Order: sequence, then C-alpha cells, then structure tokens
Amino acid sequence: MPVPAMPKSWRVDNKPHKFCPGCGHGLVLKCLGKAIDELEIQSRVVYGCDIGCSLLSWDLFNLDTVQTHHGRTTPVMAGMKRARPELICIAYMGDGGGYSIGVQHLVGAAMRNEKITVIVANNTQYAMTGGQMAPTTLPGQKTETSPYGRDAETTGLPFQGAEMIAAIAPEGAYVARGSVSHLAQLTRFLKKALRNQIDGHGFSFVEALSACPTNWRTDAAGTWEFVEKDMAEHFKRGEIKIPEKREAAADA
Ligand SMILES: Cc1ncc(C[n+]2csc(CCOP(=O)(O)OP(=O)(O)O)c2C)c(N)n1
Ligand code: SF4
Repeated sequence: MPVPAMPKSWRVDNKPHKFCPGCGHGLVLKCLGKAIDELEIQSRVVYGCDIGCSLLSWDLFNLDTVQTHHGRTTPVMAGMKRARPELICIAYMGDGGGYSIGVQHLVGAAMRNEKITVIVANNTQYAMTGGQMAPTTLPGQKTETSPYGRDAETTGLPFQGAEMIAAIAPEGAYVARGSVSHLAQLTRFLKKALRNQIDGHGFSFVEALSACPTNWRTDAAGTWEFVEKDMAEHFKRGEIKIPEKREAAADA
C-alpha cells in the first residue's frame, strides 16, 4: 500500500513523532505542515511551541523553531515578528497555555492586531501534567481535578476562546475554529490564517478541536465520539471573523 505523502515541512528523516497514539496534536500539525507546503513559505516560517504536549513538536518540523515558557509563545512570536517582519511567525499551544496561563498575552496580541498566527489545540484539559480541568473542560466532564464531573453552575461554561478573540480583535484579523475530525477544512483555515499574515492584514487565530485519548481514557470510538459529538455541542466549527475585503470567501 502506498505510504501517504508527509508534508515537506515535516522532518520525517530521523525519528517518529512523540505524541501518544491517537493524539490530536499530530493531526493539527500535519494540517499546518500541509498549509505551509502549499503556500511555499517553509524558508520564511519560524515555529514557536509552548510548554505542554505541544512542546513534543519542538523537533517535528524542518523549520526554524523556538520553544518557550508555558503560555508565553504568543509574545515571543510577536516580538520576533516586530524585529523581523519578513518572517512568518506561528505560535502553537494547548488550551491551557492559550486560554488560561497565557490568556493575557493572547488578549493583548489580538487587541494590538499583531501580525502573527496563533494556533490553539483545544483538548479540554491540561494534558501534559496528567489531565487537570481547564477553562475549556465540558460540563460534567471528569478530569483529575473534577473527579465528579465539571460543575458548570459553580465553575462556568466552557471558555469560548475563538469567539472572544473575534470580539476583541480589530478589522484585519482572521479567526476560525476547525477540528481534527474535519482535516481538509482545518487545513483551509490554517492556510487562510497564514495568508492573512503574509498579506499583512493583522492577527490570525485558529482553534483546533483536538483529542487526548490518554487523559480522556477513551478508546478509538470513544475518542471520536467525544470530539464529534460532545465537543462539537459546545464549540462551533467555522470562520468567525474575516477581514472585510475577504468576506466573499467565507468558509463555514
Ligand atoms: C508557568 C507554568 N505553570 C504551570 C506549568 C506546569 N505545566 C506544564 S505543562 C502544563 C499543562 C499544559 O496544558 P495545555 O497548555 O492545555 O497543553 P496540552 O498539554 O493539553 O497540549 C502545565 C500546567 C508550567 N510549566 N509553567
Ligand atoms: S497526553 Fe494527550 S495531548 Fe499529550 S501527547 Fe498524549 S494524547 Fe496527546
């Protein structure tokens, strides 16, 4: 059987990736690699990964890469872009890094319309540290720190990160939410986000609904059902904000 083509921007020469079997990070990053290949920007990209399972991608790509402190990838990439505007700067992180520990950086970068691309892989909990409750944890979801299920009455509903960014980012920003259950659409969103940066419109942001079978303690069918049914009920896929001049190209 022919081996499926790997993105050129992936380093497949030396070793396999380090994610658990069934992890969503590898799928999101494969889509990102494909988007980079299709835009032919490999030599201009600097890839930044956070603390969390995203850091397991520090040597995944054949790209200049920087690995930062937890939640700090957004300001590191914003600084790099300001110093070297010709670079395409990508910040990749989990929902803990993006929506909790680093949320102040994300809010600041979006409001300032920094010309970088931020990608948040939302797997509804802090995965690398063993599966604690995060702002994105679903009502009733059991985690290490919500063993009886998240109580939405006392801890609130899952944080709508992409909608928040769309509300605060100025004209020129691009915001979308995709999913590892819809890879072609996710690749299109990533490509449009990168295109927004290349064209100099402003901030671009993609949330990707991701999977963590290890901490969810799900088998393959259960993992898929959690992403496609449970997460999809709370997090809507689609483009949430696109620059005015590109509205005709909206992709729901
Ligand atoms: C400032 C800081 N606080 C806490 C930690 C401990 N820590 C390391 S990874 C992690 C969880 C990461 O979760 P997330 O960002 O959602 O990424 P995931 O592992 O789920 O992909 C935490 C809390 C840290 N390294 N630095
Ligand atoms: S713990 Fe979860 S997010 Fe981390 S590599 Fe394993 S499956 Fe992926």
